[in-house]
Amino acid sequence: MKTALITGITGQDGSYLSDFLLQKGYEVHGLRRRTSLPNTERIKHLIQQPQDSNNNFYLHYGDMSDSASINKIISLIQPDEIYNLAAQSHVHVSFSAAEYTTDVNALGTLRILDSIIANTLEGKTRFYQASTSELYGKIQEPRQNEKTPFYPRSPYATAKLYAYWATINYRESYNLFASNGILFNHESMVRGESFLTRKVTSHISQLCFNLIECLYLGNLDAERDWGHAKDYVEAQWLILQHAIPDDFVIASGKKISVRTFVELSFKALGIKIEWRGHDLNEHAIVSDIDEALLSSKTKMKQCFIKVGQVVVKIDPYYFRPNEVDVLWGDATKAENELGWTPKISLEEMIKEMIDNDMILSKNRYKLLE
Ligand code: NAP
Ligand code: G4F
Repeated sequence: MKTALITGITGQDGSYLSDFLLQKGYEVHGLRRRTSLPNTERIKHLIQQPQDSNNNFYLHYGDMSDSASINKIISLIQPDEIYNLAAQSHVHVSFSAAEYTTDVNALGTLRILDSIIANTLEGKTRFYQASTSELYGKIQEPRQNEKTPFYPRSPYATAKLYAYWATINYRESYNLFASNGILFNHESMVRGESFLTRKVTSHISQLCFNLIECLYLGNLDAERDWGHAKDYVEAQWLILQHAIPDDFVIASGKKISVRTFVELSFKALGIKIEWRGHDLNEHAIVSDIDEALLSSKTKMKQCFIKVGQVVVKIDPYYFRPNEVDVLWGDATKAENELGWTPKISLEEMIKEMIDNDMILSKNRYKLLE
């Protein structure tokens, strides 16, 4: 039985990767940090009591800013594979907490790499680094692949650039199987609610139940290459099963704007919107409603959303000091060498996310009734 250690196990990718590896028969260990409220919502279906027999899922307290805790866990488990997913992963927040973001995302990665070497595990342990399309930042080519030069635009991305190179440096210095997955944006129904896609699906569902008055957004013109996290964790695993350590772009190969993502999310509920105004005064109004589709989603005769209602407005609070305007990935290398292609379409992902958020909002609405 193979043993894997996942940092960031309580996050979006950590939860999908845990499910994936357990299905493959792995013993899965996760580094979790201590929080004042529970942070295990996404993996609660996997948590076992220490007394349970046949345990194959273990959580260990630690922190990416704490070398001793990382070293203790690695020396105890001596894992076959380490997936380093832990990060302060919010780009906008990284401008407010730049030093912390750098400590966790850059030095945190170094702490793991050093611990692998200190425990003389370089002949055993394979290391996956969660690198990111944010490295391309101010893009140097219209479509980005493994050879496209980087131009990071945030403390998050500069920290991830350090981690990217540390991974390659330890591969070349110590013959460690250490690989980067350069993943483009990937989402799901357990995506954090402060990221664009989940904010949109969550807030639209709240609009449908009159729980909020409007969806406030920042830059509508940014374009992203959005895929589904379930597909992307399979790529993380494939990268570590490859014959040699290497770096791979993982992307859907399709890009759309924030504006289009918003339109498609409303459309999934039978709501058509039109954009009016310019710049900070730009807003979206409801222009048509497919009442039958919407009531099949709300399971209510009454509809709180009306034609003519303003449902999206701009709030400059969500603008960043520096923006990544466009990201568009080319995953040809992963397709050719790993046999990886995404299976879940953008429309299927939006439907899954909005259906899930409609259930959550309906439950909140029922509590208020
Ligand atoms: P996420 O949902 O934000 O999860 C981040 C995880 O890191 C959480 O488990 C979090 O713990 C943990 N963490 C944060 N700070 C920590 C610390 N100081 N010590 C220990 N754990 C800490 O992120 P994700 O979307 O799953 O992304 C996984 C990784 O891929 C991240 O490194 C991210 O930067 C990278 N990435 C993501 C995308 C994407 O589109 N999702 C694309 C490219 C790369 P809590 O649950 O306690 O907060
Ligand atoms: O959803 P986002 O916050 O994701 P972003 O900045 O692209 O970063 C995510 O993907 C990276 C991979 O490329 C990961 F490395 C990173 O960890 C994270 O998972 O924002 C997407 C776009 C941005 O251009 C942002 O300016 O949406 C724009 N946006 C417009 N209004 C907004 C909002 N983003 C957020 N979060 N909230 C808004 O209200």
